[in-house]
Amino acid sequence: MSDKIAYSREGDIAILTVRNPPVNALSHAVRQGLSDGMDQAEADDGVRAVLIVGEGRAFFAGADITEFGKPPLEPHLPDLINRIEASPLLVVASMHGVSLGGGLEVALGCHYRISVPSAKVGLPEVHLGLIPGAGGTQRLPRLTGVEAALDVMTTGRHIGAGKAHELGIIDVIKDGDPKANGIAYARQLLEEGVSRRPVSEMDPPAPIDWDAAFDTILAKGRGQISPAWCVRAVQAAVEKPFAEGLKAERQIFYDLMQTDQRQGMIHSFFSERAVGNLPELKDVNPRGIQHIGVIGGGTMGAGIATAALLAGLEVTMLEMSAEAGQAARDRIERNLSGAVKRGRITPKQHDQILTHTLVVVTNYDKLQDVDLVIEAVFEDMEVKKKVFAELDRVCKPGAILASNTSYLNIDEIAATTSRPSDVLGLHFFSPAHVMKLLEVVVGDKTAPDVTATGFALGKMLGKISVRAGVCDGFIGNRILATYRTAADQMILDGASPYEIDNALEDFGFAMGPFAVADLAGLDIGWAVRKRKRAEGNVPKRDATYADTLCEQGHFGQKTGKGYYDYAAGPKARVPNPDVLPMIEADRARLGITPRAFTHEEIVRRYMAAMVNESAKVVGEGIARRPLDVDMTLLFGYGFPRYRGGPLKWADIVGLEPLLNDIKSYAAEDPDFWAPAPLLEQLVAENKTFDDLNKKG
Ligand code: 3H9
Repeated sequence: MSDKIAYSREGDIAILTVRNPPVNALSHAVRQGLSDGMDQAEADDGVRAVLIVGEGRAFFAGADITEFGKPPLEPHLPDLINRIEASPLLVVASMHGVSLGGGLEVALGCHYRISVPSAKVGLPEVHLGLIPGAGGTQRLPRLTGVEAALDVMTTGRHIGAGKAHELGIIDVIKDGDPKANGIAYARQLLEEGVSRRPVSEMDPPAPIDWDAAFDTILAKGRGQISPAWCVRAVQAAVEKPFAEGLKAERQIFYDLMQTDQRQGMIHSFFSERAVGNLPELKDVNPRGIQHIGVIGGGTMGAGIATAALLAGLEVTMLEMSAEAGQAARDRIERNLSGAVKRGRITPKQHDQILTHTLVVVTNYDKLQDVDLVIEAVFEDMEVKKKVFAELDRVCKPGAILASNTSYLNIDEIAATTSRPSDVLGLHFFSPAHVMKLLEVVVGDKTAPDVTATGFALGKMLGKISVRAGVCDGFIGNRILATYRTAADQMILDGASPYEIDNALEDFGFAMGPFAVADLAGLDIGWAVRKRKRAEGNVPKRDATYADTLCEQGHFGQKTGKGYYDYAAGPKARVPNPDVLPMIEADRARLGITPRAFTHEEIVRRYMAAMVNESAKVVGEGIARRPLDVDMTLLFGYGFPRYRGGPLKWADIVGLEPLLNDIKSYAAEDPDFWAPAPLLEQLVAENKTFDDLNKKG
């Protein structure tokens, strides 16, 4: 038998113990071992029941995702589960940790299920672009009814043992050792003389309006298709005999396995985990962090402070006056109240944090004890330099000095201190206590343990941290500036902001670029444009409509108007009727005859600009690997997860046609559309961006 399964006996009970760390994924060896174990138990004299139990962290985390895309090896999971369920012996699952996907499906194939109270179950296949493919869509609704089963499958969320018990998924919850509990439960069942209880033999549940459910779930998925297909599989469970239902599930599972969405989702799954693994930091110990300082209590600073407080860190917030300090405290208080409402902290913890863990000061000298300080003041190099001079004066030796700048040169800031090796960028995204992305910006002189501490802090705060090098805008904002420029050019040439937003929202972005600009505040881009103009950096076709909007006091959602009018609330946007005339005035002034753009052309140009700049960012070493860009866009810029990120998307659509597009656009504007050397090289060598990820 495979060494992944240990076979043992406890009287008339055979025990199959799964040993496949870290999370007992159902790899080929595990499936084979379980199959052999069932054979052995059935052939073993005197055995009347089988217990399946996991060792280590989990019962099973599901099918082995690393095997997807490779030729499947027998025994296939659905057949194995049918084989377990059909056993003449009584089969019991004892669950702990997680039982996810195929893991829960194995449990559903057992005749009885017991778990510890901390266990969690779920069918998260939709997060991989799939549906449950080993009987989950057929067995779960027989236990829970259609509605609950669809909720579990289409959200992919993990449910606690208590809820799973309520839903009829788990029969018994008992604290203690899963193996001992399982043996005791199997013995009790044998003594009670209960019979086998295959879920497949239970009656199917009542039907629902399948088409309506399919349409509603499809609309919610913003282009992602797998959740809606769960509905069709469950429909088969209700309408067809069990074996036919299983076949229908299998077909949908296989069809989804062939999709780009499955590729994108699985790329996202592994990249999310790989992004924080930097070979150069493998043996580097981060510095200890317990107490952080935050300079500036505006939206960003208050968000950073909130994230740190929620992670259990002490925070000293510095503001310039008692009034500004109070306003910062009020912002943090509001953020923390939101965390209470969402059940993240208790009201008692909320009060405790505000009275003991947060200190608001107006004097730099009070920062002498902090382990790390993050500056989140106005985006102006001179202001930042003054702040860093003060920090250099007061902070203890070894304290890390971080800037939350989103554009400015970290090396220049570091050079104004006596300790440039202790300086780095920690670029949070607003609201910082909600957004998952953190760019860890590594300067020329940043010490490795300072970088490692940036990543350690990101982990503490529950962020996805991406290493970025120094350049204007780092990874994310630099790429954003380029695809925004492509969008702005299309506007001058004839597209409207609303056509562009709609096209990109149809592509899967949470929001189009103009809706995003309204949310972030149009004053941010205005300040950047003014800075660039002052540096003599004037675009060839100098549009002014965005500046005109700002001059009239329209900064987007926060002032109620921007590209859209938000009079009916932030979610009920309607185009601001003043915007198109401003754009038309620009076109007239610049002598441009507008032309029509299809949604397809909008997406092609926008994505070509995004991929080209992303390739430059990787080629220049600003991002270490293509996956670092992909995760930046996914977690900071609303890129659809099911497309895997811009460079995974590029691999899927093909690099050569993309390069051809870029070259054809370069005929209009050779500077802006200059092809990235890395993209040209990959096309010439017939390689993909993903090939570069594999190099580590
Ligand atoms: C399925 O079951 C299909 C069936 O319906 C039908 C089949 C026919 N496979 O996340 P972590 C690795 S689809 C392979 O850092 P945590 C992971 O990459 C599957 N590897 O830990 C990482 O490796 P490394 C449905 C897996 O404690 C290491 O384990 N199941 C798998 O934060 C630790 O993971 C899912 O979608 C896997 N299934 O979270 C569950 N799972 O150390 C996906 C994990 O080299 N997994 N690894 O970076 C999870 O949600 C989380 O990993 C889990 C642990 C909650 C289990």
